[in-house]
Amino acid sequence: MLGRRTFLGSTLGTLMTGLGIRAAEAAQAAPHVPGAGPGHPHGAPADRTRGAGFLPVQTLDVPRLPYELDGGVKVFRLVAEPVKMEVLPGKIFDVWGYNGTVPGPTFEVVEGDRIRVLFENRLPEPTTVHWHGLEVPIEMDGVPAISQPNLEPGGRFTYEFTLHQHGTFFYHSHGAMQEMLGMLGMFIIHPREAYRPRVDKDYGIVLQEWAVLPNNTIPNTLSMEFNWLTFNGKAGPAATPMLVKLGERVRIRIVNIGMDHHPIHLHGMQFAVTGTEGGRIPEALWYPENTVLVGVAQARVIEFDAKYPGDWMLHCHLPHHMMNQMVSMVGPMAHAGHGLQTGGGMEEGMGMVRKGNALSEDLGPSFGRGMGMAERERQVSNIVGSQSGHGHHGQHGGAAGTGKQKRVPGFPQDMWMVMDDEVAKPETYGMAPGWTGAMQGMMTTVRVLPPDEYDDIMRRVREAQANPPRPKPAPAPSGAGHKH
Ligand SMILES: [Cu+2]
Repeated sequence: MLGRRTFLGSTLGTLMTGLGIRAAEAAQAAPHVPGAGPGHPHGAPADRTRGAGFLPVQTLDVPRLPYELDGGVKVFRLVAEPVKMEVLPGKIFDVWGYNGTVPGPTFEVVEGDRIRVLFENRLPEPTTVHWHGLEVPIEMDGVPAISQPNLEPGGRFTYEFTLHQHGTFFYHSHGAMQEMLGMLGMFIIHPREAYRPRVDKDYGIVLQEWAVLPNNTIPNTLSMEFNWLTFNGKAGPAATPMLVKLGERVRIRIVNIGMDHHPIHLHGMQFAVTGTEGGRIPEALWYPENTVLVGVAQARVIEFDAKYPGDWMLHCHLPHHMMNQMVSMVGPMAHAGHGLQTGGGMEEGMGMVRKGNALSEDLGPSFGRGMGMAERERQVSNIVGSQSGHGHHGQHGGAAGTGKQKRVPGFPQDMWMVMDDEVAKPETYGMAPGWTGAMQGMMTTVRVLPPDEYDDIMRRVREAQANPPRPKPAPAPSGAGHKH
């Protein structure tokens, strides 16, 4: 069996010298691993230079899965295990994923490849891996009982098959509740010959929904009401922006195997849907859009020319998916010095009305948004939901520091929480002060930068890559217990 250490051989240096990969692209492509320092075995940069000279896909905030070659077979190692997922700085979820990350690491292979996946189950319950959309032999399909025995805790299974398709696929546990705990990842198969027209940037985003109520860290997988929504495991504004040079052509691959559909909207530029979970769409069938509905178990690939400079939002347009830590107004929320409440009791706050009219003056303000029309509504200061624990977040309750003025009382989701410093990274350099206040849930930005600004930020990205944070202590060897 291949040792884990052998997977550490690929380095950033290897990436930089890769065939057909410009250094700057490789730099941004380098993984930002949630909860994993450079010394973490799962955080090792992936080898994306062997095989073909394809433009690598960047699944920002999610690492690429490295592989070893064994007689022409690409050998991957995939471990199902509990994961600490940092959805926002300091906000940790306890979830299940693969190789220390949620979503799981990205497979990136080429049409015609033969791959072998050495899979190990370190979960406390049985699991298997299903290769969604891949045409594989039935014994490789990863459905427990039907195509293979369910793999008990500690069990191992080897998946091996040849890839004759190309496109945007995914892999996931075939247990529904395991999927909702995070067990999925992207599976990109490049075509033998690059698609036309060529693109300059190729990104991948995994959509996920979570029901994690306040004071909890574990998703409620039975809930159909989600209060956290993520791109590649990050809620806005923590998702790393996509960096594009003005004039470049961009591809973004979006996959969804959660509970909800997500209308993903791009600001500023029109795009065409150029692929689905089944593969490439012929160009004759493309048409312009700026919102693409990514349904459950679907992939949608969009392409556009980055014609206009600016920090353009890319986000799910469902209003409830543009928020963080969404909760009903529960319990009175008193403003210091006033003692006037906005929220109702537990039952009213959860929307359970036994007497009266929900729109009455007494009850209306308890259901989320007050409208400033009822006598009972007064200004409140909503200071719940602070995530980072750093003690300050700029303004609370007002976009322009207008907290002292009379305002329509809000509820936690109205909070304007600036956290520029907490999420600052080279990719966010130069964004408008306070930008993070406008970002929650399934939101990120496509930064279309004039060449000089682009080069400047890419230089910062490369410098950060060259001077990574100090590695954490090396983890215990495989098999000696594994903690995250
Ligand atoms: Cu959505």
